[in-house]
Amino acid sequence: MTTVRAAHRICPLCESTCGLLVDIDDRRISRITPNPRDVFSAGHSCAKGLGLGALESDPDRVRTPLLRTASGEFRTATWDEAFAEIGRRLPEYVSGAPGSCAIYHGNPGAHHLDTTFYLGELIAALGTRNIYSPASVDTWPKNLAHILLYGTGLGLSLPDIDRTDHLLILGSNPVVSNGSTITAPGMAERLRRLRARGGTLVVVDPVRTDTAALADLHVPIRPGTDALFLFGVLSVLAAERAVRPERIPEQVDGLPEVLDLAREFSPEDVGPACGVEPELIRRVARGFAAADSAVAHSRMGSCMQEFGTLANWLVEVLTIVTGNLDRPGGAMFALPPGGGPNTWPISTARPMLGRWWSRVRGLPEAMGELPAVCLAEEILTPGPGRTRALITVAGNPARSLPNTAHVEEALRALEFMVSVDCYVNETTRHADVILPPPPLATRGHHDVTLAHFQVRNVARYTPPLVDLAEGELAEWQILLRLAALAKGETGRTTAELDDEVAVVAARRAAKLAGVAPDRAYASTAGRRGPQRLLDLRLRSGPYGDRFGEEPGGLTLALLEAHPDGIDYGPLRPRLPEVLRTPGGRIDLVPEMIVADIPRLRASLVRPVPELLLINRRQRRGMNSWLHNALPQPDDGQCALLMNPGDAAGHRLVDGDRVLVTSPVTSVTAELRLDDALRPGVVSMPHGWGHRGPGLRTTRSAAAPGADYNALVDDTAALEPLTAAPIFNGVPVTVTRCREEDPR
Ligand SMILES: Nc1nc2c(c(=O)[nH]1)N[C@H]1C(S)=C(S)[C@@H](COP(=O)(O)OP(=O)(O)OC[C@H]3O[C@@H](n4cnc5c(=O)[nH]c(N)nc54)[C@H](O)[C@@H]3O)O[C@H]1N2
Ligand SMILES: Nc1nc2c(c(=O)[nH]1)N[C@H]1C(S)=C(S)[C@@H](COP(=O)(O)OP(=O)(O)OC[C@H]3O[C@@H](n4cnc5c(=O)[nH]c(N)nc54)[C@H](O)[C@@H]3O)O[C@H]1N2
Ligand code: SF4
Ligand SMILES: [Mo]
Repeated sequence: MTTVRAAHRICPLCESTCGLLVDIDDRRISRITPNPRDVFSAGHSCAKGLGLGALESDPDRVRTPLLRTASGEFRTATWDEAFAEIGRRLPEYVSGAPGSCAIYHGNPGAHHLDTTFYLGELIAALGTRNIYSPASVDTWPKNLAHILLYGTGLGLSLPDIDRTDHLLILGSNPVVSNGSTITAPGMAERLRRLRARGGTLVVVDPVRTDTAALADLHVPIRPGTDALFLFGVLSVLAAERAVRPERIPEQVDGLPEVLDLAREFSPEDVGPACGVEPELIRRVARGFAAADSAVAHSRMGSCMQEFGTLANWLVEVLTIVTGNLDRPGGAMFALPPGGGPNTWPISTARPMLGRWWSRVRGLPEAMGELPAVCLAEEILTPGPGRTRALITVAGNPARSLPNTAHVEEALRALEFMVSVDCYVNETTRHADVILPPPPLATRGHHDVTLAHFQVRNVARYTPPLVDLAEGELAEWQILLRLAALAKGETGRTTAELDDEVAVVAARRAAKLAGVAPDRAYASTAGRRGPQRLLDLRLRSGPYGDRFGEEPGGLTLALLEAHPDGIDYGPLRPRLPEVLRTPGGRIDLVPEMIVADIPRLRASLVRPVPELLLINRRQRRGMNSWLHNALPQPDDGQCALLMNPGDAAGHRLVDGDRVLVTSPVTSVTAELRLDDALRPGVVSMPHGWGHRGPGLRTTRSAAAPGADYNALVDDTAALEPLTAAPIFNGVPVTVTRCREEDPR
């Protein structure tokens, strides 16, 4: 029996990265409490983090490899059997026409060290450009705006939430989601503190959310109109000469041009389309401009909508022209301990955009991936280069991508599919082989990627709490084995493969640190797997010891000696070195963006659909995958929410079973009335719809909920610059169900 008491563990579920203290009895998590001494989260946590034990001990979790048999059922298999099957079938697709084998890697992968460091090995071994992830249905409009303005899509600008005098949030509900592209444990508390110190919080959201309830001002905007609204705000700043050129960094070009663009979007011009009174737009503009420091922050609601890139560009423009870029209390850039695109001297010659194109629709690559809306058609459309095999790692595209019926039709049409995943869910039920990751307690943790979003420069690491048990493989070992099998290599051990990865990583780290590669490699010789790669990154990162050149600098050993983390202080100004644009300038009016403005202008004068569907997140949810393990409070939580006035107009009452119909299909849901929604807007959560044969998620299949993404279009209605689906602002009709409608 393994007993562990109050061991440190960073929660891997959401972007808040809370520090937890964990007890383990007989390898099972028996108790979790928040860590009050964590340098960043200081005692914050939520029901999900405290429920990690339930998540780990879920009886439905996959714990051994599963192989599909001739009769179509899964049977448990040994790792050797599972890898033998993959070795026999996968190489054909890897060596076939490019694109024959695709990969989809999902959200949890961004939170784990194993995937952060070893997924790239698998992708390289597959030699495919058909790489998909939820990034293209999540952040791309924001990434694109950042690529065009600052030169990197990952080193995003952050609201300096702990010091700002004025925060404008658009399309995010951090009190429930705990924040996104902002890593700030305890968002609700930070927002309360902002107000307590005399600051102002403004929330732009069609719904009076729990976040809006904390605000000084809530602007109940019509979905999809954030770009118009922000242009309206900018036009007020232009008209009232409220921009502050003296505070704008000298690298910024295009101030007069961007203000000129705004002039044709006065509050009177845009107000009716936004459903916002012109005076309210003026009030938002004046409040923002008058604050000593101010910053705007946007997320899902203003990304996954019709004008997502324009809206996210304008968020940055607003912060820049009011003189709030790269200043305390404004928009700043983190300095991630493990380094990354905004610390490395990367080439700026060619933006990571449109370097290749999808076969069927010709949609452009961005940041090394194709838009995920291409996945289904690349499988279903005949012709050379058709995708015939797929690997999924920590993803549930069958519920997370738009047009889920299309996605599942495609998964059924695959010749071979491997899933690295811990559930048999809507996606993995189509796999031929499922390979399960081991329990959380066997993994070390440091957030390499999310450190780019940290609102304070901190470094933390929590080590594995127990060793792998008999029959468990670390996820990085699984990924390395898959990579070797893809290349048809069977001879070498995982340890040998790992050494090869480390040699390359050491070379890169040595170059960054200005030391000899042998020295970097030798300095980390005592470690293996992700710990070794992390040590290389930390030591060659911005606080690193440069392999001994800077005694006292950051190393993994130093973090092990500081289990509550090390605080490197508040965000620091980083211009101009943070810029990765050609010439190191910030062009406020990128051509690609300006070219999209006529489309925005045209939207001013078109009829508004009667009802627009938007998404809402739920406190205990994490996209599609916690519903089985974590008790959900009540069965109405999947309900369609509607404003009582709209319900009366449609002769609907609370508790009705309704049919929600979009241009794609219909789903049924229970109706709940809620005056927090603005009229003309209805909402549902995504990730539900746990239906159909073959699921091994007993609890969620018993309360399946409505499948939001069945309703969302994956072809015609896309944001044109990023091919992002329009999750928010789906035109729908809502009618009472008849007896014959499916349940
Ligand atoms: N509890 C929970 N937490 C999560 C997740 C989860 O599923 N559940 N998922 C995690 C993930 S992967 C992510 S990316 C983050 C996302 O984190 P957030 O970006 O905070 O996402 P949401 O909570 O969906 O908030 C989006 C808000 O946008 C509003 N909205 C909808 N349409 C529009 C519009 O057109 N304009 C404006 N201005 N607002 C609009 C919605 O009403 C909603 O309040 O959350 C993470 N955290
Ligand atoms: N309508 C609508 N759709 C949306 C969104 C929305 O707001 N509205 N949000 C979008 C966003 S922001 C996101 S990020 C995507 C999420 O899209 P996905 O990442 O595709 O979906 P998840 O539901 O996060 O699925 C995670 C999968 O990882 C598995 N898993 C969990 N932990 C591990 C692990 O440690 N290792 C491995 N190998 N597997 C693991 C789970 O069992 C599950 O199958 O959904 C998107 N879809
Ligand atoms: S807020 Fe996020 S990181 Fe913190 S405990 Fe909850 S799920 Fe985990
Ligand atoms: Mo996400």
